[in-house]
Amino acid sequence: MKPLLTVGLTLALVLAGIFFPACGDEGDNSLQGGAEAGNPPVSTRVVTGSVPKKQNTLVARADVVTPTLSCVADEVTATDSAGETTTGEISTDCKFTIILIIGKAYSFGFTLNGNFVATMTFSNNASTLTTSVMVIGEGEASIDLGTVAIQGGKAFPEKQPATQTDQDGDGTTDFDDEDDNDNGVPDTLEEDCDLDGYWDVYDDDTSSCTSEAEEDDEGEDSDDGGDEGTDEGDDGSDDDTTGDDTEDGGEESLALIVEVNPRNGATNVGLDEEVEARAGCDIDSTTVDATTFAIRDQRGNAITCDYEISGSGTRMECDHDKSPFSRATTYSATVSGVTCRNGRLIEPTRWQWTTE
Ligand SMILES: [Ca+2]
Ligand SMILES: [Ca+2]
Ligand SMILES: [Ca+2]
Ligand SMILES: [Ca+2]
Repeated sequence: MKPLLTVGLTLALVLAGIFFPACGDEGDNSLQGGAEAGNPPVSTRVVTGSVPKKQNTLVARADVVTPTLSCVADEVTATDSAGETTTGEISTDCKFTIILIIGKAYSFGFTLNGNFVATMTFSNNASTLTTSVMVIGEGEASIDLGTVAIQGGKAFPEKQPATQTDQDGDGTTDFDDEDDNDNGVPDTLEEDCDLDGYWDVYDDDTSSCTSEAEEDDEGEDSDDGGDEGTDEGDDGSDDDTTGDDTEDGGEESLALIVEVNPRNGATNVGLDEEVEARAGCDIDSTTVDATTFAIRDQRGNAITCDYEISGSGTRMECDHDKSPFSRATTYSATVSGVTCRNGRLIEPTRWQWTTE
């Protein structure tokens, strides 16, 4: 795929140079690169779906009651890892269509009259946490989310996009594929250095990682392959970014938190949202307590948790029904001192979110 694309791009550049010399470098749009069978490669995919109608309760006088139906949201916004947004209008029949770029990851939010309604939650794998991010994988058909159910600030697609995408084109959908991008790193261990839900390989902004992951020497650069598939135009000639460095050298001394909920930087988080962290190892439950997995508000007040280990031992959860979050408040979770069952320390990790 890559070589073909490169050849096509080169050809396109040559042709552009011959026939459109005046166009200069704007002819290098790699979206136009040739492909086998003369078809241009698909670079975008259409995502469709619909939101429910809601019944508007009008102030009813005894004589006149005119219930009307409208959609629970009027706009859907897809946000990529660099914060770029693409919006789609939700029509009066509550359907939406939005066109997104293959190879990029997006989160989805719904609004009504500019006010937050819900953040979409996806299930991308049986083995990973539900997530607010979907990757637009290869495929020609549109991705149909079906009727999106909305409750409590969360939106749930009727049809999971991961069952309709196949990032590595091996015939197994991302939902069933244990290594979506075929880079040798299983989905469950793909790194997300800033824990915002966008894997490093799809994250266009990992700038916060360099400061936080200070002492980690250059063992593994987080942003390798960052430009993979993002058609930045200039990637026709650069190095092969395709996941060579998959074997992560020797054993590191520290295990990693690979996924969290709420995501780092999440907003509009529900007041009873469980706090979860998934580690790249089986967690020693005896090391998980209020000092090693602490949740605090911005003033340092701790949330009281019931701690649980789940997910075959890789997830630790703080259930805090008795100690709900306050509204419009920033909370942080700090993991420090939790170890794996094999004795490895889990790298001290801190992330934060803001409630609705
Ligand atoms: Ca696949
Ligand atoms: Ca997968
Ligand atoms: Ca992978
Ligand atoms: Ca990330």
